[in-house]
Amino acid sequence: MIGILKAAAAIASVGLLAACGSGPAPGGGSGGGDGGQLTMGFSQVGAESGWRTANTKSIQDAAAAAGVNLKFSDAGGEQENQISAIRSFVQQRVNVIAFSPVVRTGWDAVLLEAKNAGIPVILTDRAVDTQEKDVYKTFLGADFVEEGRRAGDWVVKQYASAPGPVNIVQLEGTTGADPAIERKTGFADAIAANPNLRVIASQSGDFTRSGGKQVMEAFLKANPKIDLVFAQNDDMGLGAMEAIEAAGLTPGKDVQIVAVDATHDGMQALADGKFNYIVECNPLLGPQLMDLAKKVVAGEPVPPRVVTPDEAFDQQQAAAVLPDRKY
Ligand code: GZL
Repeated sequence: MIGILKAAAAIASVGLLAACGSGPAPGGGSGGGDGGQLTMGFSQVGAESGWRTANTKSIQDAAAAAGVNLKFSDAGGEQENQISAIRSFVQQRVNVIAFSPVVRTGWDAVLLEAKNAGIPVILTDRAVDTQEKDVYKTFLGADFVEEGRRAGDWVVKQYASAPGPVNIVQLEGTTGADPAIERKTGFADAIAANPNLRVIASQSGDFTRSGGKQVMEAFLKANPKIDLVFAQNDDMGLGAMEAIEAAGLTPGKDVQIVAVDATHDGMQALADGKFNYIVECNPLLGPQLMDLAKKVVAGEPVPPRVVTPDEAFDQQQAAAVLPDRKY
């Protein structure tokens, strides 16, 4: 009798494994589209900044242009919402999953679920920390350390002949987010070239305009002399600009502002002389993402890392290019 029960249990467990997609399906899920149309599940961070808005539009427009059936989910800045969305895409058997991870850690389990279901994953915009092997096919996005370094290099040049200490405050992005961690590293590495350059305060403004304004108000109250703000994105820089003006100071002159992104509002502030320098972080990742997705689903090889190029602008350059900017 016991032998029969053991055999029945063994058959049941195999059946369950098969139902959970124990082996990788060829080229990802069945799709859910019409007649072989590629279906992509995309989990977006949220809508925290002008950069994010431009990034979302690029992805949605590129999917339409590429004939990709896009299932788009906005996580409202919450990692658990992204994890739920990815799980849902797996259950829907999409062909490919892409996402911009709000923070670097905490993705192993859900990435393994997608891998075990045979659905390829593409990282866009931000990277993850994982020890798991082959849980995503490629990471498409900028070099954030280089962006921070370029911002720092400008500050080093700008204050090369400054006689005494230069007081810098830093508005960091979302705590634990790849660009926040890496821009901070790159900026610190660059300004180490001049010991007069001192970061006297550094705090997260969560990549939002309101966050940047609140933190800058506190910095201005606590620090009698601030020479420069390094804002890790335009939106926090624009918030800082408001706080500086409310304190009766002139942004771009009394307190210089260096930022990252080069979105329209940031470039307008730069052209108006209220910002001093911006390092671009191009949000228009949609077309490249769709190309990579088609290759991945077709089983073609793709590079593990695709770095998107960035430019940088001073006030004169911003005024010149502003009319032709796409975002
Ligand atoms: C950078 C992106 C950052 C932007 C911010 O690739 O992840 O997130 O710099 C956005 O504006 O909120």
